[in-house]
Amino acid sequence: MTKKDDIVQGEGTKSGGLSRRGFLGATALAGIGGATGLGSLVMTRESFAAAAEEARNNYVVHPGELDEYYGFWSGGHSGEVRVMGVPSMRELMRIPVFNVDSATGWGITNESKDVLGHDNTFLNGDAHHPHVSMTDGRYDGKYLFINDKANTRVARIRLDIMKCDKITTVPNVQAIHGLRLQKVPKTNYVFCNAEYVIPHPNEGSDMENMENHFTMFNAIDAETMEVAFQVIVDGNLDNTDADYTGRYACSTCYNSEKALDLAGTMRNDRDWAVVFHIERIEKAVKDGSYKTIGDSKVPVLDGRKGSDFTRYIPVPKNPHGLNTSPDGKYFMAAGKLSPTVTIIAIDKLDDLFAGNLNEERDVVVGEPELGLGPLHTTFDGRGNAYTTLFIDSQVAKWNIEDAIRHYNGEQVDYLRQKLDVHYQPGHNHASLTESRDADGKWLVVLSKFSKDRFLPVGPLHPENDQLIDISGEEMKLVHDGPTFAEPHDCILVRRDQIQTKKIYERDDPFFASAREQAEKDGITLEADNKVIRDGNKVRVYMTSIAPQFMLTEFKVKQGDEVTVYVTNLDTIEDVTHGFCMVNHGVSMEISPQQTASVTFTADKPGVHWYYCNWFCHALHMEMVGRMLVEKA
Ligand code: CUK
Ligand code: CUA
Ligand code: CA
Repeated sequence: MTKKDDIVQGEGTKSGGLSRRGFLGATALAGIGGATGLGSLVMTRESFAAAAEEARNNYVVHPGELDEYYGFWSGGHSGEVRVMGVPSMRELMRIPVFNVDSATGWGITNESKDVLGHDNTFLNGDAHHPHVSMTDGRYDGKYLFINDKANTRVARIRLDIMKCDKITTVPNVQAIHGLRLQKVPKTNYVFCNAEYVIPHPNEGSDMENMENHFTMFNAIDAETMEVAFQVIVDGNLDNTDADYTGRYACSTCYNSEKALDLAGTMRNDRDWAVVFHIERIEKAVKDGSYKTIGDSKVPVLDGRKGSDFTRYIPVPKNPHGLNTSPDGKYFMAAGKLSPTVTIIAIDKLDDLFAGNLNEERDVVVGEPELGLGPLHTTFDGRGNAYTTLFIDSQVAKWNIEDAIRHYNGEQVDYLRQKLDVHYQPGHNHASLTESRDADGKWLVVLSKFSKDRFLPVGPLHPENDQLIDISGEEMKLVHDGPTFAEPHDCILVRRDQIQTKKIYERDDPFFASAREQAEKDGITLEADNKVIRDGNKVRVYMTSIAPQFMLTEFKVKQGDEVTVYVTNLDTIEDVTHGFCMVNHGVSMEISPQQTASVTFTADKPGVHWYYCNWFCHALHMEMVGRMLVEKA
């Protein structure tokens, strides 16, 4: 598959010289697309049944039993987040975020528009990187953050109710991709990379001059969700992660060439990982030594080469994943077009920034060769790393300290096992791996292609999320899980680290705007069933108790802008009602003790039924009412 001509000499060891396979060039990549590598180093090839039998972790979760882990999956370009149970791989819930959802009314209700924006500009999103907030390097279960590459946004999900409560559009940049959280002392910042270079100002006057093109590394305040600062970089930005001291974050760049075409992005044998000195950046922001761009008030710092805020560490070639080891010692940059993962020692970064090293590469302490197309690395907390090999369709398990010894010239084999996955894996993620608590039990591998693994469903195939038992010496594949468009990444959190509410509290900020409006109208949401007219605006307040809307009829005039507020007075867990106005594009969820509201125009005279669309009671079908619209 790889022609000899396409192999370029790489690093592999400190002294250079690549022993197995070298860099990939453009011609080698052509034709690789959907191929599955056989790999020369496959150590384990048990059948599914045998692997399952020998699995050390019991992955069968019997009916009525609960999973040990919450998994939060990005829904990719479906724009949503999915909540999974692991190890059963059962889908527990979907959380609409950057999409529109007919079941819950996300994108339809006023409460969701308070988050999404009432102009409802975008109906799409592209979610990649879900991450759970941390305190002192441990998941604290408060929030989950996720990027939207499609529309340059970052969303926050409250994990107590599993609803999105904030969305921020990052100004001055395009395509937020890599996203990770500050781990220590706690998640004060959401770090996120804008992927593409754009001209500044981007107003159509000078689009050819590459000198004025750049992109930025961004930090969002996790509580206010306002952008705290932006840092201009050389090249572009891909993935990112933060360290366990709170001082550094590191991002990969695959387009150091600032190329505008494919061949151009592969010109350099090395791009880089750029390290950000968070303390210095914070100080500059505090001192007011920054500029702003356009109308935005966000502090912008120049972190291009030569700046005090950054260091650029050369890394082969078009690197992609950037992962911090859970012992806090290393940043790992996956080589993508190089068979290597570059190990950066975090404890050498103080010296690097102080100017005590001869060159940037002195912070590199290992560069193991793992196979073709390394994309992302995850960890078991026992000193091993697991790297996905996109082109080889494998996961490589390797020992970090042995890889470092090998780099220093010792004859040790750092590779522990290669396991075939099906097929073309992107991210992989081990349980609790982004925290100090990495427990090395489960590994999820998010494969981009599923081909022959499932019953065929037409030309569009599902992805395949594979569950692998990593609790023992050998990785064991135990489950195939089809998923839809397209989990790039997931995170596994111990179930005791997440505390959810069973019913809403009446003062929940999620429906604060409804309560404010009710107060202005002299309405008690929990008691009143009333229609308030305000010019051509009509506000209909009603309560519901299974199986009844307490208002079964209301009258409006043709052309009125109608807002219906439903407050679910049921206090019994799981008794969710819905409100659907027939022929008006209106439907929404109202969970116990929740208030939800929706606004629409009553443009059709006559009788229009509304009904409860969440099955709530034996008489659920009878839970209905009518809107009478008088002809104008
Ligand atoms: S990225 Cu998709 S496989 Cu958006 Cu983290 Cu690597
Ligand atoms: Cu209320 Cu169905
Ligand atoms: Ca490049």
